[in-house]
Amino acid sequence: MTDSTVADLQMSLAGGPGLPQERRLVTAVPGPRSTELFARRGAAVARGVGTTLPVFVDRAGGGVIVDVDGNSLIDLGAGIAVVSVGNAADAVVTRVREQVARFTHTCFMVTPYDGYVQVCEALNRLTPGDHDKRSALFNSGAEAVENAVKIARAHTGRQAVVVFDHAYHGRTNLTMAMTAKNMPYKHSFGPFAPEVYRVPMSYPFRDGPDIDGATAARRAIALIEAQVGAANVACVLIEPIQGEGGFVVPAPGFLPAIAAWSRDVGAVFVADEIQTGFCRTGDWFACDHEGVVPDLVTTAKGIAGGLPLAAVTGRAEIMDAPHVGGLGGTYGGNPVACAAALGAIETMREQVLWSRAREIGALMSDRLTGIADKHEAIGDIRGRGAMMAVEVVKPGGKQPDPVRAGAVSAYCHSQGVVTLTAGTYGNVLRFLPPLAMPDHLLAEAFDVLEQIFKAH
Ligand code: PLZ
Repeated sequence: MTDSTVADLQMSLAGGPGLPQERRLVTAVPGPRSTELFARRGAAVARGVGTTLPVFVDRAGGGVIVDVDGNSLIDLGAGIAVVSVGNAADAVVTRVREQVARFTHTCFMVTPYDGYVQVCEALNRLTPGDHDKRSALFNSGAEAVENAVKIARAHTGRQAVVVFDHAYHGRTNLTMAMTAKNMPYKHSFGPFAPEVYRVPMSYPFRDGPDIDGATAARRAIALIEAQVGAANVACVLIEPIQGEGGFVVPAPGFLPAIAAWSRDVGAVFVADEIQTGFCRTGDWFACDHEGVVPDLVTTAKGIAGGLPLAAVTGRAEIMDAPHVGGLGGTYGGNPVACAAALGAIETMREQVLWSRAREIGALMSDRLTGIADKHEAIGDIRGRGAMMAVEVVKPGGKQPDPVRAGAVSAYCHSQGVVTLTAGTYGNVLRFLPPLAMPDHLLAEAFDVLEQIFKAH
């Protein structure tokens, strides 16, 4: 290939923020090429791996995903809160290209490299609290959660892990045990890991006004004390805003009370910020909102602009409890993923993306309030920053309506808007766009949502 052909190829392949920021439908969604690929997928890929929207991607960037049929869709999912800086963001692409040309892997445990250390330094600086911290890097959110539990157990010499109703922490054996919802995450996959105990979450919409944050915390703590015993608790692990559980925001005061109790009884308080972290909620981390300082924080998703990377960060004395060689993995902190993370963090800082998340949140909650005023099927609007959701219910009550939620989501898909559902009852529509989403596209996406609520 000549130089000019390579340059042409790069131009023609480019996704990223330079893509036209528009919704454009040139075929039905999914179109014929996607449909053909979906048939091939069926013959090659195990059926257990699900699909939200059977559109095959050609490129993506800013607030859009362009499919193989040439449709340009508005992305309100960000690959489940991953591409917060936008797909193929400039600083991510530049640093990944440079790193991949230098070396792709040595294994940090065999011969270390600087990028891993730099990511740990950034995490130690950015996560809540100014105490002495250490970090360790892994590949997926579930792996980070597993390691947080290992570290907490090594530190405390205790075994019990306390989690909450509606929690989601992953699909590995230990994290399946920690995840609340049976279908599709756990069904037929047991037996699950022992010493995992579940207590009630603060869920203002379903708790009602009488159960404020302090009361909900007392309800959870009373159960732990009665059924587990404070002295047995290695860690209390919680999403500060629940993700797959339906963007459940606990009542004010709940998290601080649970964190304080954990500290008092010598249990490690772990915030799972895998979905909420890295500017998503309008702060670097969701715990910042109430000034909660967790002992350990798990991160993944938004950390690396789409490359697989995850971390546990926390108090040096807790993080350093496991023996040398006790933590690790072949790929954990892969150099290309670390380069991507440094690019993503640089982008968040330079573009002040936590503040952009607040703007996006204000726009979304305005539009959702407008729709909810006219449609009784929306029982609750909740979330924070660029992490907003509505709970769809049977009009006049709180009974979940997953069928309507699914129908609304399917209509959005057919109109070129990528939406996700969530929630224990499958009745939550959640909106978590890339923070690179321009206002005009966001407005257009919510116009589509408004139309469907009118029609259904
Ligand atoms: N903790 C809070 O949100 C991942 C799961 C999608 P992994 N959420 C998306 C699916 O259906 O598998 C998640 C999370 C929180 C942990 C995890 C697990 O992260 O990177 O998917 O392992």
